[in-house]
Amino acid sequence: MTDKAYALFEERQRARGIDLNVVREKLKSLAIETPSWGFGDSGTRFKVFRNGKAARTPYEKLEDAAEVHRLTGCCPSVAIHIPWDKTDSYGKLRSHAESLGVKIGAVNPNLFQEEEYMLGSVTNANAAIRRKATDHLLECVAIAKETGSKDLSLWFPDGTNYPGQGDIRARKVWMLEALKEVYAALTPDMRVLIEYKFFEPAFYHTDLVDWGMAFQLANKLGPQAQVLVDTGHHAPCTNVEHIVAYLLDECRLGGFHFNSRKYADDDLIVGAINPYELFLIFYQILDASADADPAVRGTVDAIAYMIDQSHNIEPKIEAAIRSVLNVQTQYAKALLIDREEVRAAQSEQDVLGAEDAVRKAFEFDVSPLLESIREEMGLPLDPMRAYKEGSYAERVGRRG
Ligand code: LRH
Ligand code: MN
Ligand code: MN
Repeated sequence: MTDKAYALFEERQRARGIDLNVVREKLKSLAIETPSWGFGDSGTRFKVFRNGKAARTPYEKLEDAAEVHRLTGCCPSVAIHIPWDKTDSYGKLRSHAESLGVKIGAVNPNLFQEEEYMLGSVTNANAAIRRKATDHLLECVAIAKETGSKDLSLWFPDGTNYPGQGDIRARKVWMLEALKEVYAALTPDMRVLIEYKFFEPAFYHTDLVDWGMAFQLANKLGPQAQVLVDTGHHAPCTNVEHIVAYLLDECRLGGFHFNSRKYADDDLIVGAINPYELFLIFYQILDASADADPAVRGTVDAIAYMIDQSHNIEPKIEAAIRSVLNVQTQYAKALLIDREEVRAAQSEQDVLGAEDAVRKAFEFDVSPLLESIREEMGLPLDPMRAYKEGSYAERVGRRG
């Protein structure tokens, strides 16, 4: 049944001139990082629902993430959040991850939970609080060195709620000061990925409100600083793929926090609301992967694809699997875009021809392709079903 479906798929793509060997190799090497915090209980500011089944310790979170990797074959690393994942030995945490067949990925400092950060962390008007916040960032660099992580993901909750509340220019200077210290502590193979967000928790002004400010900061810091695009951190109607293309061309796109947004920073399952946006993001990335400039191609190769979702009502592991499969699906579809066809239409200024060349790839059913690859990799053809029927789900069911 699968063979027949794949044979038909193959025939069709071959007729379009798509090299399925390239497509298959690219799909097999796609790596998506899951977030430790996506496996623990989380919620909104209204309520954290506890179903008693979510991972309770950083160690259990790694175990759940490893199960997602075992079933999907494409989640070899797990991002951690400090102090949510604070432990007495990061070396032990690293060994635990490695014994499960995964690695610790990006280290995310947390500057939003201490009382003192109410009026800002690295941009607080109080120098002692700025010092504490910067020290936490430096602590995270040290943790990254211990866990073998190469990326520090930086998101700042800093901002103000009312006009006049803060000195916006002074805060801009303080932010740069703190980040310069962090940058100086990196080893040459490490990066800082700077995340922006258009509002929340601050509602009047946010110190790093958009990609332009994150980009400018990265430029000031140096080549090991890049921008992190969290898909949920944009105003409705923002053309996220345009931002992606721009940052790629500037060699400043470091990675993603994938999630879905309907209204603001909803942190829903990836691809649940607007899968076409995800597809178009991958289209820009794949287009840049064929750029004449090797620096742009190198930037594409180093993109960290990370998920940042915190499920409120969904079972955690299934939700992570769903997100991973959705990313894989949209990536597979984008790989079917005939970029030569797009180029030809562009050079003829054929607006609808170009749009058609992109959109039609989105309309293919890629499940025979994904199943065939899973088969080749010795993975379950339907990872979600395999999870539900497997013994790990039973084990999780006994938690609590
Ligand atoms: C902020 C954010 C950031 C945090 C995560 C928990 O909204 O996207 O990446 O680290 O949520
Ligand atoms: Mn994020
Ligand atoms: Mn967010």
